[in-house]
Amino acid sequence: MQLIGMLDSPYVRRAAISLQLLGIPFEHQSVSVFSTFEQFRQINPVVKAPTLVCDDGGLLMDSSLILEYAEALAAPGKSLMPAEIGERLHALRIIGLALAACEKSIQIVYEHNLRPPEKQHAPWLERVQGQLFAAYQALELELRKKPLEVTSRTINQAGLTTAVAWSFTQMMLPEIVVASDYPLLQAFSEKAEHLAEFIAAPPV
Ligand SMILES: N[C@@H](CCC(=O)N[C@@H](CS)C(=O)NCC(=O)O)C(=O)O
Repeated sequence: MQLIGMLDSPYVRRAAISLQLLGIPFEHQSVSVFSTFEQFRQINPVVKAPTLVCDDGGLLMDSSLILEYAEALAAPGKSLMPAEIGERLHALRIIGLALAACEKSIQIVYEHNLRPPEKQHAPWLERVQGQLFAAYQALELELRKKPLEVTSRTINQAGLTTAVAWSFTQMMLPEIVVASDYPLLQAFSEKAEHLAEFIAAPPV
């Protein structure tokens, strides 16, 4: 199996870290949807990262769908999703917030980096920024209510997606989302970034 995409994408990174934690062997190919668009297009004409090239040669897109497949492939008893329904709901709620934070961060990055300055639309940026703050405020509150586990044995999909989202936003938009305003997210992500699986999938 091959995971295609750059690890500076939080979606590719969450897939790479999850595959390791689930014990699923894979080969990673660092191909960019921007600087090596043509090379990516040869692998997947839709050019979406992450793309998983499965053992049968079929392509799978979207990190959440890739992770659903990875969960099904994992050895019995190995999962990054809690089985108990209340805990599952809690994890899904946090994953939803973390994925919204990724999406809103990326929309800001694309608006800044891909559009010429005269075509950037301030009201759109303000709207997206407000959504981004709301997602991280809700995540900070969730961490205050109930801390997330952060060892290689206990971290779950909610924890790892939260840490990956936070590190991405801090890498790309540190002046917009100020780390000191979110002390629990900052402390949690710092710990997660020391796990072997995170270190093996560096974002740069
Ligand atoms: N919901 C998707 C989002 C994936 C996504 O937007 N990836 C970006 C890279 S960070 C991408 O492929 N961008 C190129 C494009 O959309 O044209 C997921 O979870 O995988």
